[in-house]
Amino acid sequence: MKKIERNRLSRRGLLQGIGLGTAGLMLDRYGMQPAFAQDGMSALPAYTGPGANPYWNAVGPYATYPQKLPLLRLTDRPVQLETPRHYFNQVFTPNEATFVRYHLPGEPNSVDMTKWRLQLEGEVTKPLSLSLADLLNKFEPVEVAAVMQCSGNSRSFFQPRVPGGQWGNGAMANALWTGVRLSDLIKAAGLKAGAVEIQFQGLDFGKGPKGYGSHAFMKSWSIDDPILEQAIVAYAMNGEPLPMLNGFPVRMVFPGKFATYWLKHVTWIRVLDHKDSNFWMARAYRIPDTANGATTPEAVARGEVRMIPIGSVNLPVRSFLVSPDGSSKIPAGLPTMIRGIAFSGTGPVVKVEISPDNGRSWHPAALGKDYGPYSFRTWHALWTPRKPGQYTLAVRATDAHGHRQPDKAIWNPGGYLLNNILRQSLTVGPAA
Ligand SMILES: Nc1nc2c(c(=O)[nH]1)N[C@H]1C(S)=C(S)[C@@H](COP(=O)(O)O)O[C@H]1N2
Ligand SMILES: [Mo]
Repeated sequence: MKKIERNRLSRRGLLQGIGLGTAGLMLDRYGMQPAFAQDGMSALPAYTGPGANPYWNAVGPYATYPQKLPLLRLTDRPVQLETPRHYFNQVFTPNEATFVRYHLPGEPNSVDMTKWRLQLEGEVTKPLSLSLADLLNKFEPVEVAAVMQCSGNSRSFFQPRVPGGQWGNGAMANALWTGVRLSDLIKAAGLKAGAVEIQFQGLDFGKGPKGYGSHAFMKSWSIDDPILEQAIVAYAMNGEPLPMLNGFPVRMVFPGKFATYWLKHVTWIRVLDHKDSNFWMARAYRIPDTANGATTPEAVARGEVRMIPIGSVNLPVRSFLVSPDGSSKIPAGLPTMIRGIAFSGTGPVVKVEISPDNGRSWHPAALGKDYGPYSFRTWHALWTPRKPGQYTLAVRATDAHGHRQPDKAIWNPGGYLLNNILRQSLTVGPAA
């Protein structure tokens, strides 16, 4: 987490952009922009021609939502949109292309910034009620480049298949997050001796899954979890206000941790005197307490598997080949640039290797600019296929702690933590 100069990000500009003092950002997709997003459908079919790899992404249709480019829609209530592969051809994912995931059907379409306040409440000596201007002016701004990855990213590739959102690989994004330290807010509020956990709640609401008691999505950390020192309450994403669907006006950022904890529209930060037993902590987002979170359907059926919250692990090391994507033939005898991204929540990624022969031989790729341990790291390699034919490229990354992607995919019932080596098949044609 880096301190930033107060003037670097124009906070006045940010306030104006956010529309503070006016009626707030109006994004009612059934009100102000009906022609734009009423049905949300656009006519961009997925590419299915020769060499296509339709399985990198989810198969959903392209849909357009406010402040968003056409993204792949998994569901509408709640909204779940996946980022198409080609947007990962750069280190920071554009805000308009960043994936969207909600759990409840009532996501906010507008926030009245004249009334909105971030509340710090519960087991604190001095409860706080902070406007966005308070956050911008009264606390030191900090920034961090960090990958936000959904726990269920790549779930559709699980074998055997598991229930849950059938994401391809596009439920991830990298952004430069700017905001204030959570620890500064906690210091200002002062913890009482009885503090046990800290809980986050946003503005979205609605009926959740069966057996779910409350009408809010809430996540919590133990009050002594070291991640709280790294956490940011972010009011800017890539230097701009957060898109409404990504958590306007502020969201939590927990670098290196899965996105399920990155509460959007965070409005209540609540210090609890007990362990949080709400559905989203006690029942959902749990992984086997085993090496790499792996288990088997048989062990689950026998009731042998102890489950723990996914917050207890960091994002496993991953790498993705972004281009070429197999949609066109590559000429033999000419150098082709292979590119992609890599990351690790334990970070930083120190090595990316490319295999032109389905994993038999490995060759180092060049790494792009370093934006810190929690960011995507771009990589590239030149490859000159000598002869026409079918090729299978593979890519694998290694982080500074020696974690390297395995060849074999793991399995668990939630469809979490997949990080096996990915492959891309390519057709090489005769030299032109
Ligand atoms: N308020 C709120 N915050 C939330 C969620 C939610 O449903 N409501 N979902 C979480 C999950 S599981 C993910 S993957 C990320 C998705 O963030 P995004 O929609 O900005 O991509 O938000 C997290 N924060
Ligand atoms: Mo998620």
